Amino acid sequence: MGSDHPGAPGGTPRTPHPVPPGQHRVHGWPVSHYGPVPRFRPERWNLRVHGATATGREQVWTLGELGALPHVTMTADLHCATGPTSTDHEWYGIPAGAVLDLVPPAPDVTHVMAWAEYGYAANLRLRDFATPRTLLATHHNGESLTAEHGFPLRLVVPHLYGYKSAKWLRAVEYLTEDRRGFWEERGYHTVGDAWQEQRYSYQEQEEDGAAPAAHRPH
Ligand SMILES: Nc1nc2c(c(=O)[nH]1)N[C@H]1C(S)=C(S)[C@@H](COP(=O)(O)O)O[C@H]1N2
Ligand SMILES: [Mo]
Repeated sequence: MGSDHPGAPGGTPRTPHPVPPGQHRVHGWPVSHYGPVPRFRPERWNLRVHGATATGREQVWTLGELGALPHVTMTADLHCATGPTSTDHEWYGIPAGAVLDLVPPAPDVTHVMAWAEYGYAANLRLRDFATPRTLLATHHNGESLTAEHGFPLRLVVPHLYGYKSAKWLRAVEYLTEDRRGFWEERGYHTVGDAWQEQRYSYQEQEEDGAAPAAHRPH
């Protein structure tokens, strides 16, 4: 994606839209993550849906099998909790709702954990995972994801801060109570709604769910 924002197809200028409180727009698409970019090993790769499923069984899909699931296109901004918002990403992928339809969670499921390569994890309320704009994305602006942006599959949860949009997604675990993921254990908010500026764990209210992180930053 160019840094000059050519605008919508047909040359119509992009409509400016607000960014969440405390965020600033950046041009282009910065890469942001902790640790190295994992190497894709097609022979070993799968996506696993496990935990508290309605049937008690887990589901495993190969990348090829994922291709047969429903796909949609969705445009959204990406809000890193450290401040930058990159705008107008066109995502293509499987709605998380399709995963919930195909592998129904048990009735007492309240949250999911999105698991990525190297043990990265992001916890989400079930309702945030189930929203129609949450995707398991394979493509960005019409092209396959690049390695550093999460190839072959990443989560995209537009209304939550970027740390919830796990790149290199490998599993979805259904949870019957909230549990903290990687950044949530390191001082970031367990819900992480960007529009409510839920950045840090010290802002959490009782109704937000997860028990406080064992080690809070000072
Ligand atoms: N696996 C993994 N996914 C991750 C991260 C990470 O460290 N590891 N960082 C998150 C953070 S903090 C942000 S802001 C977004 C950034 O996505 P981008 O690099 O595509 O802009 O990825 C998220 N997904
Ligand atoms: Mo981030």
